[in-house]
Amino acid sequence: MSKMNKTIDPAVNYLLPLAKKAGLETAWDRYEAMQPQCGFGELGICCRICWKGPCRIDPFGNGPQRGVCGADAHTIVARNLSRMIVAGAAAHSEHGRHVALTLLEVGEGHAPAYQIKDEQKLRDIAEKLNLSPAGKDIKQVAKEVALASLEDFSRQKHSIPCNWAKETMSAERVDKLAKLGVMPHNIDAVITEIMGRTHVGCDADAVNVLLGGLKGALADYTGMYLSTELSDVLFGTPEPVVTAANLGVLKKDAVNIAVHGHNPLLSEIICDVALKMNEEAKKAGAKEGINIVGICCTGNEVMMRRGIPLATNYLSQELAIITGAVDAMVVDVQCIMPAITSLAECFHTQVITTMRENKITGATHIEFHEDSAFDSAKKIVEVAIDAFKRRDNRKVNIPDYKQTAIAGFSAEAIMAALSKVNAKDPLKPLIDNIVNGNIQGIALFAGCNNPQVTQDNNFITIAKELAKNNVLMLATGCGAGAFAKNGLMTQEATEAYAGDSLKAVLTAIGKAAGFNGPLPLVLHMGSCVDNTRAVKVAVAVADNLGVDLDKLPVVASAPEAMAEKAVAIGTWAVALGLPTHIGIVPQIMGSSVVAEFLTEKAKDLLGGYFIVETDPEKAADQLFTAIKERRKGLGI
Ligand code: XCC
Ligand code: SF4
Repeated sequence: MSKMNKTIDPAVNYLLPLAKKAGLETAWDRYEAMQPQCGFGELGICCRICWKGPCRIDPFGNGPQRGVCGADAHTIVARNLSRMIVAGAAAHSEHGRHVALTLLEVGEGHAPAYQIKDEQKLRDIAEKLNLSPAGKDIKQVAKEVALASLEDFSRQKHSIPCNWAKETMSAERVDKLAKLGVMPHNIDAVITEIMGRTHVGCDADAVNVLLGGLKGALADYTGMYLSTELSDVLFGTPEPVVTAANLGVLKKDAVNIAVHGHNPLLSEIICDVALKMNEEAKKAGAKEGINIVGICCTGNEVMMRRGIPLATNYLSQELAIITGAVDAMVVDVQCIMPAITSLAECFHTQVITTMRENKITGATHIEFHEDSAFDSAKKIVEVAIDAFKRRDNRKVNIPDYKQTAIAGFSAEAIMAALSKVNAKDPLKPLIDNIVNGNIQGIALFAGCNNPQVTQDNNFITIAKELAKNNVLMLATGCGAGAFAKNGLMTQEATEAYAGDSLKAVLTAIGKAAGFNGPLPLVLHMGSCVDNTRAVKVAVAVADNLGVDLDKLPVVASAPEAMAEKAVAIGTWAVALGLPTHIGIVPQIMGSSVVAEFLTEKAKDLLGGYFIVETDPEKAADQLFTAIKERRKGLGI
């Protein structure tokens, strides 16, 4: 394979040679050992849906063109893709269900560890869901909102769309999606339906299978949306906060607890409890007490809400352990490499799993339940303090790299900043600047890291290019992590990289909103589920202009995508009307029908479409071209 750089992250570049010297293996080593990867799998033309298989279609046309059952490449690729999408939807919506059930508990007066932290938001949501909250007790409102959300997991009438999908899109979009038959009515049922229709001998029309996939993606959207909004109710709606990112946030003289995964239900309580256990940590010899740091999206969640520093993003999670300074890595769900437990054996680090349905061999399991959240959190912090006592200081290598990062730009926070410019009509300054071209468009960066490309490089390269072209940028997930670690969520980055008119706008808003300078170049909108925050802003802009999302100069990019969740997110972005770039060749290229549908036909049907481009410079060009095309369409 080519001698591509593994990463642009300086902390990772510092640690990888040390890891190698110590004989410690990382994802990059395993990726190299995996070469060459299976060509059939890469193209999506390997079917393992039944035991007559595996069946492989010969992409060159010489060998078999149909599986044993007769399924062709198009059917196989479409089925594989749809199943990826609903796996993503399942992951996100399980997270959402968990949060909704907790809100119900709170509404019913159980789960004492949780409160309603943002009453106004809860009432706004109730209003949005047509629950007439006026005059009702807040607990009653919580209960009703939780039940209306859970209805999106249980409704049996196909003709009634999910509350959280219907009430968060434009009426035009709801109508368009309903006509295509892809509006979800029940998240669980849609996931089940798609698993069923892709079973051997069922839906074999590739386009119909893909329409199923779109519905699955919109179920994903629904689960994510409610997950984010209800988390804000329970834990507070993020506001801008200055913090730091990269492995240099670990402290030599503290008990370092890394919270990793996705669901804030546990990490929030750990933060509460750890703050109270500082003295115990000091007693154990940690002069600076307890230091909580985040990884992946749990990291984004606690960063947005509490200013807790982000240690690293997906691909470098193992490096956190290799610093020798992490005393406990506490994980919940999703994007946790099983590799971390064997790596932790070479150190004193305790890997602690917390969810019954997410265990890892070799980890310590301390099960977390909402009703006894404080107890499990306390136990976890105790284990971390105990591990700290066994830390071998000769093995500690904390890279001296961290960057300032301003996080916390929820939709509400962005509106609040804008309202400082125009209190009566907060959207006006944003819209005026889009219309007059000071802001050419908006780009949302999302998604993971993937060792197929140099870690973080696609994000940074594309963003710098778009910044020059005066595109306003938002980021979530490990993309947000990439920007935070590499210093693009700073005011300095705006000064250094923004085009003149973008800089002027970010400065005007920043100064009005009390930032003492410009807003950061890339706005941190949160974790993966928080992509819906960006939709909220975009839909507000679109409504204001009286158009649908597919007319706006708004694009999305997942330049280092990897997870099934990312596949689901990208697909709903397309379904909502956004040109959506992916920088990794998706496993669909074995079917011309599927590839054409997603990159071309989707445009006629939905307005949104996929752009596949692995070269970041070219990708930036294509994204900007899409923005200009949209501007032209609007006549601006
Ligand atoms: Fe996972 Fe959300 Fe991807 Fe990161 S970005 S690797 S999904 S943690 Ni969502
Ligand atoms: Fe082969 Fe058809 Fe079975 Fe797939 S479903 S493994 S193509 S026989």
